[in-house]
Amino acid sequence: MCSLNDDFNLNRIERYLALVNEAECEAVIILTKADLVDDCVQKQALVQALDPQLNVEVINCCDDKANEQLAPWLKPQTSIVLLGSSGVGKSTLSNTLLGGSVQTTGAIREQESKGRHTTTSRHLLMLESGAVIIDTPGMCELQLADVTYGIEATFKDIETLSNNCKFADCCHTTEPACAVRMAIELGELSERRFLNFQKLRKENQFNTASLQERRALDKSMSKYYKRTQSQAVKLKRLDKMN
Ligand SMILES: Nc1nc2c(ncn2[C@@H]2O[C@H](COP(=O)(O)OP(=O)(O)OP(=O)(O)O)[C@@H](O)[C@H]2O)c(=O)[nH]1
Ligand SMILES: [Mg+2]
Ligand SMILES: [Zn+2]
Repeated sequence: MCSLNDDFNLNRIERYLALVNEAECEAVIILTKADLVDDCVQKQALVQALDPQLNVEVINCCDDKANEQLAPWLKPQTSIVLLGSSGVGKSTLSNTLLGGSVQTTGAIREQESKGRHTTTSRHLLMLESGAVIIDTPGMCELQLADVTYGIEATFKDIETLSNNCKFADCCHTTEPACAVRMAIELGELSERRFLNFQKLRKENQFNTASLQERRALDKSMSKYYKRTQSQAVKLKRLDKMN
């Protein structure tokens, strides 16, 4: 979920998409606070341009019409997780879908259009339709790790373009005959999207490496503990024998 006011951010939507695609869940981008802005159509088009196959809905979380708009996804035995920054309207939408005031909501800080982290734990809520929704606390920062597939899936257009670069290991910076830079020059690919792709890929590489290092460290630590424990047992046995 992303609000259409000053907090609207395509880079952030791509970041969440990488995570959702990695988990192989169906993504629905819900653009909220349609009642507060005049440029819903333009912003919806910007999001749809990220991927023509993407589900994009523009709603007012306080309006019952959201029930109808989101009905195609509120099927029985479906789990829906509401994700997004603080203040986008996750709890307000939960209440509208539930038809009552169950989740506490909080006013946003007007100047920055940001929320105040009203929800502090996850809540699993049953809808009449038989679907389950999970209201989550708004995230300050969503760092990516272990989402290589999710990034590829989110940026398939760039992956496809790079197949046409002259060099197989093209970094799309200064190499000649780079299909990605060519697409940017022709206006077929936005510079913003390309820069965000590079940023997320680097962040993922960095965080994934450190995660692997941590796992390796965990492994060697547990081996060390096991060794020390069995040595202690042996020492005890020797003590008893003496
Ligand atoms: N006008 C309007 N206000 C909305 C809409 N969605 C949410 N709000 C208001 O925005 C504020 C924040 O909404 P919440 O539902 O608490 O936001 P949240 O995403 O749950 O925030 P956290 O729990 O902090 O993560 C509340 O004052 C809501 O009434 C909307 O579509 N239109
Ligand atoms: Mg909330
Ligand atoms: Zn290239």
